[in-house]
Amino acid sequence: MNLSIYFVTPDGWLSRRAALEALVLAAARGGATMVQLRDKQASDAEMAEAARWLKARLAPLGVPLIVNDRVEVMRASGADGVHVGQTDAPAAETRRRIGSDRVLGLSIETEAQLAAMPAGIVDYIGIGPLRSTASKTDAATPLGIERLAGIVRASPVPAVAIGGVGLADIPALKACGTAGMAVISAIAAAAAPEAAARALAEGWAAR
Ligand code: TZP
Ligand code: MG
Repeated sequence: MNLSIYFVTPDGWLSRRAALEALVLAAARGGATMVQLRDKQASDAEMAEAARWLKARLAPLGVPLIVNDRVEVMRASGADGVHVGQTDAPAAETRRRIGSDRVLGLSIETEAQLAAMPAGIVDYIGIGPLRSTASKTDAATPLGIERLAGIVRASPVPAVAIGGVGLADIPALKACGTAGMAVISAIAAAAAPEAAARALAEGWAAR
């Protein structure tokens, strides 16, 4: 599992399916190594339909598709895994529901949440937000790079950083052993998303 350039789709874009699909394909062509379909407003049926379409197109590129929150959507679409947060069902329960062969990601916002994480359940964690971000309205208090680095070092599983992460963060993230950067706006808000993804992928590979 290559977590280095982990593209998370912007909230609310499922109402614009064609634009969302073009954006995800641009990210993957540019070098995104993982994609998470995330939309808090969409229905399960809308999510599943988009996830099926994306899964079919990402699989040939070798890019796994992860579904945010919704185990049923993951199942219905054949997606590779699910990513849950601290207010979703407990990770161990989600693991039981998805089986051992799917990927399970968990959001971690504090040192205490990492300490409370059950062993041997989760495949990777997303730590954040690194800094404040307009992309998630209910994001926790920003960690800053020092705290985030401490959580990365303490984690028994690979970690990606999320929340206002961009090209300039690559040296610091790599220095503390982060497995990758999870981004929405660094790709989705760029004038040229494919080029933005490529710049991140090249930046990650170069340092
Ligand atoms: N979880 C914590 S911050 C965040 C999520 C989904 C949003 C990240 O978006 P951006 O635009 O990369 O800051
Ligand atoms: Mg969630």
